[in-house]
Amino acid sequence: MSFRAEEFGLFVGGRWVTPPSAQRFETVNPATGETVGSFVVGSPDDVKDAVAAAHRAFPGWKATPAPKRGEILLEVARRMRRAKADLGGIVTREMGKVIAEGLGDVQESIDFIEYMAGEGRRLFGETVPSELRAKFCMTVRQPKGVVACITPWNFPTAIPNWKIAAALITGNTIVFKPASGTARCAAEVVRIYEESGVPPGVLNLVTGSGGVVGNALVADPRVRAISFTGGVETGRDVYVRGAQGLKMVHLELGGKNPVILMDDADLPLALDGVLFGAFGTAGQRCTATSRLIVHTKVYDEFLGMLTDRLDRFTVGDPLDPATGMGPVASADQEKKILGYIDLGRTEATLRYGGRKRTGGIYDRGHFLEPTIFETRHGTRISREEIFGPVLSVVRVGDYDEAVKVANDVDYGLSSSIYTRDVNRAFRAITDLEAGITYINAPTIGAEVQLPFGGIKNTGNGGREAGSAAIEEFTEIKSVFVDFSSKLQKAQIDRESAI
Ligand code: UN1
Repeated sequence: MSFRAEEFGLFVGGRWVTPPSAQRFETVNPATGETVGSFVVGSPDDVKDAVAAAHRAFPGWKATPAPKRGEILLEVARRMRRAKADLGGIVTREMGKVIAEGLGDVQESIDFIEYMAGEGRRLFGETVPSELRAKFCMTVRQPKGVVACITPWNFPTAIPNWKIAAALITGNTIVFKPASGTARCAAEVVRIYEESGVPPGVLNLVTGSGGVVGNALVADPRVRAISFTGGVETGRDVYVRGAQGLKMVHLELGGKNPVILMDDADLPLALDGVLFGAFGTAGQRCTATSRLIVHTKVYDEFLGMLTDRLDRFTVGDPLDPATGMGPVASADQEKKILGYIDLGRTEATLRYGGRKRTGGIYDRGHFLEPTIFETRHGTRISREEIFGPVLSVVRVGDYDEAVKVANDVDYGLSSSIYTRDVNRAFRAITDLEAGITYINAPTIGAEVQLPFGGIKNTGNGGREAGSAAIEEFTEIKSVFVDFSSKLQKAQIDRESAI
């Protein structure tokens, strides 16, 4: 596909607009340094306009029958499928994940949009018996109103679509604030919604910084809910600020996800899984395998297998289908990850990698080596989220120790165990403190029809995707219909009801 950088405005009230005195910022291909797009630095006034547009559009969208909203989403999915190759290429160019994963990011978007389109014909409530005669009780779901979707750069189409499609099918209107580093992906996604017939004002896009655009959104009293995916510190700040306005705040934050490798594991299977989990997306997934907890009986053998395989693992051009791992997403990411690698050298044993690649194509981008540290549990690299291609390996003596180590971190998103013992696998499902547990599969690769999220510092109790996405974006109304034509008092008129 031919590719060229493009200039975008904000998308407000159904129009692409560039405010007269707007400053601009650019996004950059982390593999080559080339410009991918140019965007408006949104201001508090831009946020006001976007929220006002969403607020105006809300009654009409709420009144649109949910199956009709679903038809529009199906059209979005259709168009996204047609655009998949181009959009996947843009994901790879703007964020750096290898092309199979760029396409996977878009596929995850399509899957979820289709899933949500079907929800337009469900959005189930409950019917429940009344304690009185001639009285009917039920619940119905209603949209919250204007919602803010604040999204990260690591899944630059999938995570926005998890939020946007769920918010739209349930009848909310949206102001979308994407990560600045992947604003092109965001703008392309919004374009597809626009072309698919989403009415003006229902979905608005404001690019710009979290400090200005994000904060203005969180502070606006017309924004009733905030769905945020990103780092813990920002998430906590959004939660606190949102609480001031008594808003519903949904948070998806970090992870320090373990794979437990038991002595009865299928080692070649686990090898593929650990490589994909740790170094897929260059480790920049909330779900990435950042800890490998290995039974002492298979420790040496498995580490040998892992390093042998890494010798044949290619780091390079993410558009080349043969590449194993592309660049990390930005100069900031590179700096932060190299900082952790330096720290690791002081507190653990570097077993593999650890350097920035240089020379040739590497000099144009942010290419790091897949890196493995052997460490005892408790070091900072084994507890803190690095968000890069850095795997900490910890040796354990038995299952109980493995679970103790796995659970002894501040996060609880994803987890995995490789074992052939079915009893132990089911024990792990109970024992592992995480929102997601995989058996004989890596920690990444959640499917959209299941709830996604975690415990501890990974979030604040909610889940997105799956049926949980409906909970995230709706208010439940309890409805009592008394068709007795007389006043019946609940809790009081008990006898007459019997
Ligand atoms: C994320 O990294 O925040 O389960 C999302 C996975 C993907 C989604 C990851 N389906 O790895």
